[in-house]
Amino acid sequence: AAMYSSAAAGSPRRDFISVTLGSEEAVGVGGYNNSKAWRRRSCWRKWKQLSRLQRSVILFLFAFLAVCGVISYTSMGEAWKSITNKSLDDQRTEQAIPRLKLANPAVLPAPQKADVNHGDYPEFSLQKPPKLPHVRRGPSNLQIKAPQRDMRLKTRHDTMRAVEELVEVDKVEKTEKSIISWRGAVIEPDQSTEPPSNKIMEPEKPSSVEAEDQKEPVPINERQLAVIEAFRHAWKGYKDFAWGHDELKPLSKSYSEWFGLGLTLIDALDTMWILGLKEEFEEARKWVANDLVFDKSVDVNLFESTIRILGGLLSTYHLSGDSLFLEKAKDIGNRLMPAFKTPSKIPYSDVNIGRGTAHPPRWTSDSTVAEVTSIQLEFRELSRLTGDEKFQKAVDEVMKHVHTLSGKNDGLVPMFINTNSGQFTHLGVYTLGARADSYYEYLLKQWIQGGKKENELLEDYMRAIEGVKKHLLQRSEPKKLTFVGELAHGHFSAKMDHLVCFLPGTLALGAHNGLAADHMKLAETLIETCYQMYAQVETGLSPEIVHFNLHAQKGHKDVEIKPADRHNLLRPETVESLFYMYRFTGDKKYQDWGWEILQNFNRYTRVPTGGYTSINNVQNPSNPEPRDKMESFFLGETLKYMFLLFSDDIDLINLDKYIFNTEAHPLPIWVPA
Ligand code: DMJ
Repeated sequence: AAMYSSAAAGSPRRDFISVTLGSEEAVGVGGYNNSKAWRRRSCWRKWKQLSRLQRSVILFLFAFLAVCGVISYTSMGEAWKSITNKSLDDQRTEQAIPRLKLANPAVLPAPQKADVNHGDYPEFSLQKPPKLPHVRRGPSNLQIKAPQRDMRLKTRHDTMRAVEELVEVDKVEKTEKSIISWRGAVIEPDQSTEPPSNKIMEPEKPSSVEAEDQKEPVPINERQLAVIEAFRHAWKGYKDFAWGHDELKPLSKSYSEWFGLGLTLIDALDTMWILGLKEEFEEARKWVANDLVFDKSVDVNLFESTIRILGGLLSTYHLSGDSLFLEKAKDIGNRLMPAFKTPSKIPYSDVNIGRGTAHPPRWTSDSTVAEVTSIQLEFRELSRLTGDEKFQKAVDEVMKHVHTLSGKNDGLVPMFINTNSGQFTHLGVYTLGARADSYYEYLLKQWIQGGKKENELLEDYMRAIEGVKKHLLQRSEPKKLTFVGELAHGHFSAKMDHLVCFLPGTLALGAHNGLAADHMKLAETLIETCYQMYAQVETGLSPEIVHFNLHAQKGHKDVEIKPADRHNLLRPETVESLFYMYRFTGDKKYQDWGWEILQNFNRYTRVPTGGYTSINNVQNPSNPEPRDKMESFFLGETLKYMFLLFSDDIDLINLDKYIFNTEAHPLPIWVPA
């Protein structure tokens, strides 16, 4: 509606004004003239024609409308604010109660979103990452840490600022296309990180990621909560008595050092992220930022520091998007490289990371086969992230060399390899347990990591599984459990390390990736055996090594335990395989078995003042003889696999997108399915 004194325009009567709602009147006599100057002049004239009373009434009306406008604007603002605050408060409460809904977003957010605390502000986290057709993942330089933001959201002021920052960042995301993200990995389209020997392609199907983003988060269940509780209890012990040291000694309330590099803390970083323990994660991150120093003269084992430290840092980098972890990974990766300076290029077992020197153990010039062939996932990923080919070249050469070696038995490898000659030593002994185990695991996993193109790896893996079937499988009595024994100079031994229980999970992973269906059948029978290694024992916990009965004897179970083998180190392998089996079959019995194991860990290995301990005697429930040590893999692997086993969310570390290293640190598959 427009208010014009149209009649007055041509009227001699100054006291009269008409208010009309049309435009025709405004056109006036003499045709349409809508120039600005004309309108201004005529308005002013009309205004002057009004009586003082009329002007006062109009002015009063204007003033009244203005006041109403201001009042209604303020009250709407208040209402809006209170809605916003309420939803923020709700989210804070949600965070304060159990961290039920945070775990899933914790794994999945893209870095920029994680950076701005999307776990707390789901409405922002639902935004899709921008799509770029050909992008490469690369080191990050624009990352802020999601968990840090959490800590800052203590006051309303901070909260509101964070929201503003969210909006800002969102804007930046929309305008600056230079950085995008994919499930925790930062992608810089302009930066090539392709290692020369292996064309690394970025995932071509971001649509699957988008679909995931739109899914409802799967709430955490009771069993997962029990894992979180167990982790917190273990962490409390570590924090109170061993902070920054390698391992907790929960009974003596002290610690032990192996490398002096905060092993437990680093091994546990990605577990905290996956469990949604943001405060704990943030505290640990600070330690990594301020106190983790690799520049010191200390001998470390190449394999152990690769799988636990390098692997842990790389996976934490991928999950959190925090470049601190990549920097640290580069640092330790470079410091481990002297190990490869050997006549054969088969690496030495030990490296002094401060001095840059490496050497074999004092008593031999041999290295362990599993050790030199289970560092590849990590070094290859480091090359891909840094663009520096040297890491990948060094470890690929080891694999190529081992591929050509004689001394295998239908794909089964001996346990030792000489760093001078490059040949296998101690020929004739074959096991899937200690010193050979993860050779087999990494054949398959490297093949998957690299996009299923490296045929030699697959050949070696398939041949080895045939070798297992031919030489190492037997059935026990009375339950006829299929188990994997050992072969020593043609003699079969019915001995099986708990370590071998990684195998059902690996077989299942292979079958899931298109390998022979009978691998899955074998996985199903072997995981049953591994479960029986727990179930047939008095504490319900497996010993380190079992011997299976090949002949039925009255009163004897399948599983026999020698006094020297009856310890339990809180190892993960069975739980790890249960996790794979549940993911691929959906059979709840695997969850139930894992649940039993967790309860038995709680019954026999939990130390009331904090932490869990390995035990010396799984056969004595009244005195399992605590050994006073919590291995770092209990937090790095065992509890992580428990948590994942109990989850019904297949996107909580999706196995088509991530490959776990042998210390349970997930690394991205370069060309995901
Ligand atoms: C871990 O360090 C790794 O899983 C390794 O492959 C075998 N040993 C321990 C866990 O048992």
